[in-house]
Amino acid sequence: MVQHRKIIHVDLDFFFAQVEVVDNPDLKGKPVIISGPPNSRSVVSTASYEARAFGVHAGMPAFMAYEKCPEGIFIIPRMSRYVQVSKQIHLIFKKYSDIIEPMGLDEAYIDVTINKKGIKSATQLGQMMQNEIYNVLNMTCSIGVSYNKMIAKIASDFNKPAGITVVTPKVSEQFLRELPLNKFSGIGKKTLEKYNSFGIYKGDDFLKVPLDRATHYFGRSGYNLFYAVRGIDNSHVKTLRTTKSIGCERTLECNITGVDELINHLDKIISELLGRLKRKKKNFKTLTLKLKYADFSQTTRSKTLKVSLKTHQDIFKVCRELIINSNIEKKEIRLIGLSASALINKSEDGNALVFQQIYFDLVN
Ligand code: DCP
Ligand code: CA
Repeated sequence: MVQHRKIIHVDLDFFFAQVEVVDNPDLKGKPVIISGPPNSRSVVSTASYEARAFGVHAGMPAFMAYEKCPEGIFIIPRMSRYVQVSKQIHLIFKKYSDIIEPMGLDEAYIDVTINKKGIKSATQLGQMMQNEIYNVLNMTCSIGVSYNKMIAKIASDFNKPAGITVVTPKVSEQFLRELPLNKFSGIGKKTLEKYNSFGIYKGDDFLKVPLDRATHYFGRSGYNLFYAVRGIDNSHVKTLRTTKSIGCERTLECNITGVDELINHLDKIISELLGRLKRKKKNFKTLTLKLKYADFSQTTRSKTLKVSLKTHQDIFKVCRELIINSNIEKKEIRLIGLSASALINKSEDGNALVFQQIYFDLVN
């Protein structure tokens, strides 16, 4: 018998707004809108289901949300608090499995095929997780349980809020046949219109379309949907290894001596370090300079700052300081290394109001 994987997808309901309600129970049952003030250029991050009933949704300009729901309670996002709650939620996930792939602050895939509770039923594990999140944090989440990530995600969205939907291999074929097309991942409004214009409204309608026609008419989306309607998704739950430091080093073409020459060589290596930090979406507070000499001995010098280093200029200044204050030996230098530690996720660094731009860089 084929051993199917057991994947749980957890998605907290109206996350930012729910945190506000939990922290201030007077807000319960009220239309809570997380955004800057209605007279600002801000956009809505999320809204409670009571506010959604008025047509308010994420991404809508705050002034429009006010027009739709004048009695709405507008709250400025408190990112650091949401990050804190997110960490608590992840501690709960960790009690079940170490194979966790976070998707933003309020969503994660968890592979429970082998799990720390020693329980076989993924449905039971999903229920336990949902109860535990409610008991510990007083928050509701929606859960999807299935044998791959794609279906687990569709399932968690299927019965929101506070729902749990289980799609076993036995029922998945029918589940996907009947599923409206917009429930498949990546099908937005525009794409949906295109499929609809071809008479395709639900999974079953697309099952009849062969792969070459699917890609001919719908490109990448058609290719993905061809496999999605068949319930095929082999992608694994990818754990994020926590990176402790990010560094780069350069062996110089010719050995150099003296502070001035060293400073002249910094620009390239700083750019390289910044590129790596950018790709990993990190800022940092500790900079370490490493020098290797022609005789293969080496020196390292570090400095930790109170605020994070972000720009080329900032890093250059600290490097210069390290070099000048550290009495660099007058030996020939053959290699320069820079490494950044005390890393901070960009999303957790700084002003909550700039969060919206950063957040969507962070997700995925
Ligand atoms: N978010 C945001 N801007 C958006 C969408 C989301 O700032 N355009 C933030 C606020 C949300 C959080 O991300 O609370 C999670 O996003 P979700 O899409 O999961 O939405 P919610 O959790 O708010 O609601 P749902 O109950 O639909 O999951
Ligand atoms: Ca959510």
